[in-house]
Amino acid sequence: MTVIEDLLRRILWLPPANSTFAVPVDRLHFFVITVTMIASFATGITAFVFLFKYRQRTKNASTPYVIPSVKFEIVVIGVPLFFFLLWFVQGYKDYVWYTTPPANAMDVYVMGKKWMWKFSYGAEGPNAIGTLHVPANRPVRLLMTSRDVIHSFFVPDFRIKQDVVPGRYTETWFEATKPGRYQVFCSQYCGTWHSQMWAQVVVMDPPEFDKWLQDQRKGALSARVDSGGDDGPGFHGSIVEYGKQVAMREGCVKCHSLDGEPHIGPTWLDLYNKTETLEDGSTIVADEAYLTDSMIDPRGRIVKGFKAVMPTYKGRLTAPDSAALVEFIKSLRTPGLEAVPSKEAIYEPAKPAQRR
Ligand code: HEC
Ligand SMILES: [Cu+2]
Repeated sequence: MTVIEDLLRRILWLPPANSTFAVPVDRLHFFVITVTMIASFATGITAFVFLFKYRQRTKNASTPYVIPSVKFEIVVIGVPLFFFLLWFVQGYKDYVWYTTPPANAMDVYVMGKKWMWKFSYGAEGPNAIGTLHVPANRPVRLLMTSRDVIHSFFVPDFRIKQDVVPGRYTETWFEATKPGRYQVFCSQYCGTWHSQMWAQVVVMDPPEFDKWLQDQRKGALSARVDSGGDDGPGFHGSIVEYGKQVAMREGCVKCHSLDGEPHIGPTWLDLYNKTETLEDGSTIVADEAYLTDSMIDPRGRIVKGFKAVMPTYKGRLTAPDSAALVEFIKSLRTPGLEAVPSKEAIYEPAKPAQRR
C-alpha cells in the first residue's frame, strides 16, 4: 500500500488491510470514491457559477434556447461512461479472482448456527468453535453452510463477506498476509444474539501453523480439552462436551440433574422435545427455542411443580455458550429411548467441489 492509499484508508475509516484481496478491493474503492467526489465537486461548483452568471438581470429577460453541439453531447455522455467502464473492468477482474480459489488452497469447513461459528479441518482434522486458525501467506478456502438460518461470514480486515445458507454450500477464499487476530462478524441479521455471533481468525506463521495442526490432529483423537486462555471458547472437541463444561462452570447442575431425578429444577434427562406442563396449565414442547428462552428469561415460563428460583443468564452466557448448552441438553437421552439425531452427525462435510 502506498502512503496515499494508507491516508485514504484512514480518511474513510476502513479497517487495516490484511489479506491479498484487501489491497485491490481498497484500490477500487478509492478509485470510485475519488472520481465521484471530484465529479460531484465539479458539478456543485458549476451549479454555483451558473447561478451567478445566468441570473436574471432584467425583469423581462427571456431564457435563451440552447442547442448543445454534438461534441458537447459526446463529452458529457462519454466521460462518465468511460469511468464507469473502467470501474466495471477492474471490478470484474477482481471479482473473477475473488470467486476462483487457487487449486492449492487449504480447505476449512465452516458451519454457522445460531449464534456461533464452527470450523473443521476435514475428517482427521480438529474442530473448533469460535476460533479459526490459518497460516499466513497461504490461500485458505472456506466451504460454508448453515445449520439453521442465513448467516454471513464477514472478516472486515480481509475484505471478505459471503452468505452462509442452510442446505447448501457457499465458498469463499482468502490469503492472510500478517499473523495476528482478526474479528469475524455475522452480517445477516439472524435472531436474538446476532450481534454476538462472533469468531476470531488467528493467522499464524506457516511453520507455527503446521505444528499447531499436527498437535490438534493428535489432540482430536483423544478429544483433548484445552483450557483456552484467550482463544475464545478454546475447546477443540465436540460441541456437546463444551456444553457440559459450561453447565459445570455456570452451576446449572447444582439445580438440574442429568439422571432423571428432579432436583431444585427439572431434570435435563430426556428434556429435549418433551411436552412440558407450565404453572398456568398450558403446555409447550421443549425445543431449541424454548430451552434458549428458559436460560435468558427463566421467569417467563415456570414449569409446573417448581419454584421460580432460577437466576437469569441473560448477559452471562455468550452465544456459543448457550448454543452448546442446548446441544448438551439434547444429548441427554435415556439409553434405549430413541436418540435425537444429532444435527452434528447429519452435518457431514461434502466432498470438496470440483476445483476450477
Ligand atoms: C438455582 C437453581 C437453578 C440454577 C442454578 C439453574 N436453574 Fe434452570 N431451572 C431451575 C428451576 C427451579 C426451573 C423450573 C422453574 C422455571 O421454569 O423457571 C428451571 C428451569 C430450567 C429450564 C426449563 C426446564 C423445563 O423442564 O422446561 C431450562 C432449560 C433450564 N432451567 C436451564 C438452565 C441452565 C442452562 C442453567 C445454567 C446456565 C440453569 N438452568 C441453572 C433452577 C435452576
Ligand atoms: Cu448469524
